[in-house]
Order: sequence, then structure tokens, then C-alpha cells
Amino acid sequence: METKEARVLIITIIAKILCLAVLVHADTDDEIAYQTGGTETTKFGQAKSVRYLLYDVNPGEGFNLRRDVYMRVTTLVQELNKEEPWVLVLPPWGRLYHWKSPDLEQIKIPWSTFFDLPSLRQHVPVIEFEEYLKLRGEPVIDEVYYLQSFKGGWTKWEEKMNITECNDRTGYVQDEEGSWHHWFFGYEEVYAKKFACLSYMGHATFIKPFLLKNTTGRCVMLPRAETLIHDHFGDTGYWRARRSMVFAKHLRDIGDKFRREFLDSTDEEDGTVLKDWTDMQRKHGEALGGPYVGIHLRRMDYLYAREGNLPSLKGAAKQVKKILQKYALEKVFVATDAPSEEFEEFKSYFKKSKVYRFIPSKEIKEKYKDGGVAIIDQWIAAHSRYFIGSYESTFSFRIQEEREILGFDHETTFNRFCPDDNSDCERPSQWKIVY
Ligand code: GFB
Repeated sequence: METKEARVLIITIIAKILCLAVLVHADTDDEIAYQTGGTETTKFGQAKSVRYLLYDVNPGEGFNLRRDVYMRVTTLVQELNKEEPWVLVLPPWGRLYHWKSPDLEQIKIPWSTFFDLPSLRQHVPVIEFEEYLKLRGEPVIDEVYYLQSFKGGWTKWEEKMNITECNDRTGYVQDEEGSWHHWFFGYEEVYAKKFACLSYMGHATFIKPFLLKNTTGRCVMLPRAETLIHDHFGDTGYWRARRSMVFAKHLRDIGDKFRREFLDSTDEEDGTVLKDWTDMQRKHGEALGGPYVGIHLRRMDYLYAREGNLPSLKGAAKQVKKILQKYALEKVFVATDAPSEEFEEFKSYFKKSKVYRFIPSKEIKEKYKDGGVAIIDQWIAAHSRYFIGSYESTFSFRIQEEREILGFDHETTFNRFCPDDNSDCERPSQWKIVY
């Protein structure tokens, strides 16, 4: 090897080692390997102690809005990491209004049940709540800032925040020693050292200076994080966060098996082979999808929450039949929260075509709960040749996003069921993927 080349090689190796030393360092207390996500390269003069950000969402919100809140919080975590190392602590899943299956214990569910953690970590550093408790060695959250709107609402939108009295009952209770107690995802032993209400109007990253300058605790929690609004909706950062939310492999595998066995659908033939999300950039139309129409037929509480915007079961079947004919397809996959009688009624309107629904085994249900079964439904519906969703359902929106990631043509993705009396209803907004 020539001397010049050898020199270049040595310099490259040293540069790589230096780079790794900056990106990955062990915190002396926690021994946690820390790495920033995405393309950001964080520069710290000295290794600083890792701080933890934990959040929670209004108990009434459903699974798919919670996924959106996660994305907003990751934007904040990315910004914080430009100054000092922060790790996002993932709030355990549980007690969701829509998770009603009897005989299932649906609390303290880790994110790994639903999502692929290594994929999440390629965007921002995250750990499970139980990992945090282990690292910390004590069930403590240092500071809790309960986000709330400004009393009296607002007439002019402006970014502002202020520690104020709590507007409503928060459920946080202080004991004689001064510690604060709450549900804390079902972990009874967890307590907080400090609690305050923070009136807030602003984007997610507007709280960054407050966290950096006005808080000192190792772990800061922000309940009601849905108060933080997206910094930028639909931009590259939004889609990076969304793309990192890859479903857990065990759920994808179950969905893929169902596609293969009942819907003649495989990734190779359908053009939907999944790659590491950081390397995946499909053009619209590259994905063909399996030979079936996928629908999300939201029922239950939606029937009164979106009254007037949903079709009858017969009306929905009529709309599906049109698409089956247009695309020369014979199979329908139904993702739905409908009780079985409603599904049977819907099915009865099809004489020639085959209509399928994923029915989980006892084992799948016990292992992956209602949330896992819903994800399997989303996964199968997302791989269809043509998708029809329900009006303004975040469950349908997430399927549409999944299809954007997979590379489907818009025509086959941004569709919704129209009410019976308006067959020409407005199409859903088209939030197209950007890289
Ligand atoms: O996900 P989500 O916020 O969507 O809430 P919407 C709906 C929940 O119902 C899901 C179940 O997370 C599932 O647990 N669910 C809905 C389904 N559709 C399906 C399906 O096709 N298959 C399976 N397996 N489960 C909003 C809620 O729901 O609707 C609000 O977020 C409120 O809290 C409003 O209830 C009326 O955006 O559709």
C-alpha cells in the first residue's frame, strides 16, 4: 500500500473512532448507551448525564391518536438532544377506552408488544418504562408538569406557557411526606417528587427552553401531552417519525400469514417487501397490493360520534361492490370493531365475492391483546390493492400512512365510505409522504 493511502486509511479509522465516542457514551450512573437518532450528529463538549422525558395522554384518547402524540414528542426529544442527552421513556399502554375484551389484563403493556423498538431508536433514543425504573433503581419521577389549556380559552393563537393553578381535578394527590401519587400506568410504587400545572399553548418544541432551563430533575413527565401541537405537520421530520413506527415483527408475521393463506397476497408478488425504514423510499405506484379490497369499517362509538357521515352496512357493501367490479377483484378484507352480528349482516350482502375478517386465536389475543389484534387488522388492510376507510377515523388515517410508506398509488389509498344519502362525498385529505 502506498504511504499516502495508508495515511488516509489511518485518518479515516481515527475519525470513525472519534465519531463513535461522541455518539455513544455510557452515563456513569445509568450505564445507558445513548445514541441520537436520524441524521443529527449531537456534539457534546463533555459527557453529560442522560435526562429522561416521560409523557402521558388524556385517558379518553384512542390508540391511533396516541401514536400521533408520540410523533410530536419525538420532535421535542430531537430538539433537546441538540443541547444535551435526553431519552424518551415510552409510557406503557393500558386502560384504553376501546380495549374491552373481557378476561384480558390490559395494563402495563410495553411498546415492544406493538412496535419494533430498534426501528423507533433509529429516530430517537427510547426506553421502556420498566427499563427506566430498573436504571433508576428507585420508582421515582422527579418533576411532573401537567399540561392544560389556558383558563377561559383563547381568541388569538400565540405561543405561551405559564405555571398556574390547575384548571380541573388532575387526580394527582400529595401525601404527608410531600410525594405525589397517581395512577402512573398501574405502577403503584411510583411517586413523583414535584407536581405543577402548566398552562400551555404552543408547538411541541416551544417547551424546550423550559425543560432545559427551568427543570433540573433527571426525569420529567408531561401528562396530557396531546396539548403539544405538531411543529410541522406532514414535512420530512413528520414522516421520519412516522416511518420509524414500524409494527412489531410478531404482529406483521401474523398478518402476512393471513394474507398468504386467505387473500393470495405475498410481498414479492404485491411489491410490498419491507426494508429498513431508513433505506426505504418507494415511489407512488410501485406497490400493487394483494388481490383484495381492504376496508376499515368503523362502528361502535363512531355510529353516534360521526352520525350522518357513515354508511349503513348495506350502503357500505354497495360501495365495496363497485370497487370489486372496477378492479376485477373477488375478495374483501374487513378491518372492523363491529360485533359479529354486524359483520355477518355486512357479509350477507355479498353473493359472489368472499368476505374475510381476521379472528385471533385465544393465544394471539392473550399475548397481543386488543391493541395487537387491531394492528394486525391495520396491517392486512394496508396491503390491499384498494383501500376504503371511515370518515375522520385516526385508525383509517394510520392505514393510509402505512400505504404511503409502502408506495401505493393515491387513487387506491385516500378513499372513504360515503353516507347513504351522499354518494359523492368529499374525499379524505391526501397527506402524501415526503422524504
Ligand atoms: O384507534 P382509534 O383512536 O381510532 O380508536 P378512531 C378506535 C379503537 O377501536 C382502536 C378499536 O384503537 C381499536 O382498539 N378499533 C377500531 C378496531 N377499528 C378497529 C378495527 O378495524 N379492528 C380492530 N381490531 N379494532 C376515535 C377515538 O377513534 O373515535 C376517540 O380515538 C373516540 O376516542 C372517537 O372514541 C369516536 O379515530 O377511529
